[in-house]
Amino acid sequence: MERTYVMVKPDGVQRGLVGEVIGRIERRGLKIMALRMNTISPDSAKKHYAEHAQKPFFNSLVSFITSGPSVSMVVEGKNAISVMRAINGATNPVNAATGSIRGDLALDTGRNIVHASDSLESAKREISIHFKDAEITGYSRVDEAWLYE
Ligand code: IDP
Ligand code: MG
Repeated sequence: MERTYVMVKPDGVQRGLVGEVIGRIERRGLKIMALRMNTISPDSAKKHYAEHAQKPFFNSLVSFITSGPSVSMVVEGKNAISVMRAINGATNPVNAATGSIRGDLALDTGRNIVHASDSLESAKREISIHFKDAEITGYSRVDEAWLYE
């Protein structure tokens, strides 16, 4: 089982899409292991997006992501990292497949509703930025016997 870090960004919260995003994650069979709404600190935002520190959009990205409440999750399941990236769709919503969150619900790269870690290494790093170990639950879902062979 893999774990990944998922965020409903401030635009998703403001547009009332928290339930829509969580519903898609749950219906796919992925399991929510931790969940919190908060306004991310500038320090955490800069750490989270450290790989983009030299990009021209870095400052606006950090100010956007810290501009209001967002929803952070740890999501677990078989191939959770790649499955979650596919649920979100391509970074630029213009290129995101219909059926994905960005392909169905967004128009602009800078307002693309969701984040999900892009690798095992990123997932570990991002989960540790946003959650303490004690905040991450461990439980079985009753449908697991029917989700997995
Ligand atoms: P990802 O969210 O699909 O992993 P990344 O390339 O890691 O995409 O970029 C992180 C976030 O930065 C994107 O989700 C988007 O919100 C923002 N971003 C990426 N590229 C641009 C850009 O060219 N202009 C404005 N914002 C961008
Ligand atoms: Mg990324």
